[in-house]
Amino acid sequence: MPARKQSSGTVPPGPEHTRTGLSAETLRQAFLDNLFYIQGRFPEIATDDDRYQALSYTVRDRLLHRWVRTIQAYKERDPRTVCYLSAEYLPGPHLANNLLSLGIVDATREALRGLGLDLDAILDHEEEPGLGNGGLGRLAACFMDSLATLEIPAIGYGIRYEYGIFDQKIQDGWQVETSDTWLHYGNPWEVRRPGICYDVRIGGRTEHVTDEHGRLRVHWRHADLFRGVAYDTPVAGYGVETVNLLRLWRAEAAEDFDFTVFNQGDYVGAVMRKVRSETISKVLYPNDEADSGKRLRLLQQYFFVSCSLQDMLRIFATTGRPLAEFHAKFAAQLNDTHPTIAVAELMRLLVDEHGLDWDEAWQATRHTFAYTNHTLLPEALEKWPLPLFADVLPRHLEIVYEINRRFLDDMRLRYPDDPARIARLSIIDETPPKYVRMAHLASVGGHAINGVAALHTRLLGTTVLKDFHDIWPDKFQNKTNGVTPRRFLMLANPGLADLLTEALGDGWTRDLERLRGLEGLADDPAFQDRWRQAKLIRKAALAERLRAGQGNAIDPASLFDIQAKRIHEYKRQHLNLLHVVTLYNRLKHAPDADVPARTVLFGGKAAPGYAMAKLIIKLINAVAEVVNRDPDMRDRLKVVFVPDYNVKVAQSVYPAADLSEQISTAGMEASGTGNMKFSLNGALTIGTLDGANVEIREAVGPDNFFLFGLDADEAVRTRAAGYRPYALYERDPELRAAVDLIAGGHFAHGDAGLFRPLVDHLLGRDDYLLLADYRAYVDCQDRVADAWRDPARWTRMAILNVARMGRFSSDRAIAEYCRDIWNVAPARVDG
Ligand code: T68
Repeated sequence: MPARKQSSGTVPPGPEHTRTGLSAETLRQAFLDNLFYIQGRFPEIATDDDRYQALSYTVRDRLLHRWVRTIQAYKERDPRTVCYLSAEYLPGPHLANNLLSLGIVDATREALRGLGLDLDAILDHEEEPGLGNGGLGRLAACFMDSLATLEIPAIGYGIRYEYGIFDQKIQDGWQVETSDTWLHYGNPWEVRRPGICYDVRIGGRTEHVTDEHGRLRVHWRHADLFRGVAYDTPVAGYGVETVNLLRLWRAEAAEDFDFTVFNQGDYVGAVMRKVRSETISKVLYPNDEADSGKRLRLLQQYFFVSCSLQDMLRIFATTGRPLAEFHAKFAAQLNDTHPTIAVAELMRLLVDEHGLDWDEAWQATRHTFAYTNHTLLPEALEKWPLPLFADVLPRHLEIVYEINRRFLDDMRLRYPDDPARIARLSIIDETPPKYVRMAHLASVGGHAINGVAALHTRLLGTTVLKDFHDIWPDKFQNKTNGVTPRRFLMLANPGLADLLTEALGDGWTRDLERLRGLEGLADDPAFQDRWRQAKLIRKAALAERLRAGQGNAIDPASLFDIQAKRIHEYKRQHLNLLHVVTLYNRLKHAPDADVPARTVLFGGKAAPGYAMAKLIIKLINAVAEVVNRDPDMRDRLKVVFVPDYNVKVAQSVYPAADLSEQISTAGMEASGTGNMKFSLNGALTIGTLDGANVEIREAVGPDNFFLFGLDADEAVRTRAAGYRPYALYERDPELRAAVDLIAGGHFAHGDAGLFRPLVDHLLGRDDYLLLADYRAYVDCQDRVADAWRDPARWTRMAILNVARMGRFSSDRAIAEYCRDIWNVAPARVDG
């Protein structure tokens, strides 16, 4: 091994010398040491958790070297740094990923084998941090992985929720939520930094005074004070030395404030206040609920943004540069509108606390921020009722008014005779009780606005943000989402990954476009055989998991048809069910029909307050109950609900899929990223022209994608033309039979009332156009079955899908953000 170059004498020696070496023997010794000195156990009396903790600390120790070197390199070189501001992160289990990044999976396996232990059993023990709801939080985690792997200086800022997304249990077919306990056994991956903490004030009132130099000053006489403490988690790049930082804030009581209460003799009151302070980072809000009006949610957003910006200012101060150059040091990305209060908070910090004049501060602010939109759904566009906003953030409201006044003055010059447009553009929605529109604040307060797939970006500019597109067309950009091939291929599907490496070398792991080399093998019978074997192994593994978990017996040879994502009407899990019921009807009427065996799997959580989504889960389980025990089905149709879908479960689901269901109403799914993960694992997609499906289909070729349904423009026209779902129901006998069976209580032990709300909605309004797309969907599913009957054809299509998915790596997405939005370059960390 070549001698390691060291940039400075303060860095601990390289791993080859020390107790943090990477050989199996050193790993084994370190594991035993940690088991003893951290967990206080001998191997003979260690529990699963002891072993998990000991191994995690062993791995963490090895990351610390790189982490410290990375920080030191950044300090020396002072590069422009990406700050990803996100209220959610869904990183998934850390241990396996870190073993992979460090390149010590095999050595660790060997080290443990020597002790009679199984690495996979230990990995399985990890409780993942569920600090997000779904795609948005997972995207943030993929981006952190790619930033580190591309050696980009970056910090991910967010909230250390004590309770993340709820755990889902299924009882009597219904979703039941239980509280997440990810911190119960402690978290070996985080480092608490009591010294990195900031005060966050809220409430009260402002005073405008003239100081001794005759300058107007604003004092914020706050009513309440909290403190945010940093918890740092290392994010290791794959195959590089870079280890970046995920810095999550935990809310605590500000001690000095408690002290005043304490001195008044109110000890219990002081402790109660401490408890109340901690509620800010106590729990993640589930999405899809009406958040507007939820004071705690606004507090969470402001809390993490204020801590993060104060932290950035502290780091900036160490560079010695003048504050007006803040934006030269940091590129801050607003992951949806949740962190958008940052625009007003940075203005407040620069103007009120650091004495910059408004124009200088505004220049720095606008050049710092950029905004990613993740949804067109009107109900998901955040707006805060003005009275609430004024109560929590009185100073910020003044700042928002000032930003808005200057912005609208400009707009009135531009559109002197168009007051309606001015009202539409305004950051304040004047409809009583009046609202602050966060997407408008983000659009005005940053230098770039991006959607997450080409179609989504186009629709953003022609619908919800059209007025902004009219004034600043150049501010709009598309950045199609991507996913990390490390977690979702190398970790999730080691058999396929090995096959790819054997065929192509290992360059694809960091340059996913190299998968294109597979095209030449798509028709090779021997390669196809090995491909099918690799798939079958993952299907058998999932079948075994489901058997052990819920006693479901499914056949790995059947077509695994999977829809796994949050449950939402626009994602149309119930359209999938209408197809299942149609297949059931067909088999009931012709029990000897020659149809290929299919296992239809669903996974996903419904927001606890979203009754229709919960009813869809109940319907899935109700249909499963009837179908799975009907002898007429003769194992040709099975329906399974996979409970508690999370990143860990997802890693066992994507590789096992033959068919990926991406069937949202066109124009509603911003991008989707599950669509990418399935296809990258060799599943074929049945899908609409929605979100990134459009680009996936272009990339893999229309022959290798099962397309059906209305496109986004047709969906709009269908609704505008007075859509009547009932007429479609009357006209299509198969559709009518499926709906009638559900409505009549066939899946509800005869209770015709249970699914009535769902059926009534479909026949009455059908906002998501299920009935309009039903026939096309069912016919397309018949084409899927035909293709499945021909294994050589199916396998060829699957290979071509994987070969052409290279552009959906999050490495490509991040490289585009770096080039077009952030203007940042890699800063290599030497080993
Ligand atoms: C998803 N959004 C999009 N939101 O639905 C999906 N919302 O199309 C896209 O691929 C993905 O973002 C990444 O761009 C979400 O996941 C949320 O989870 C969410 C959370 C809180 C409030 C609102």
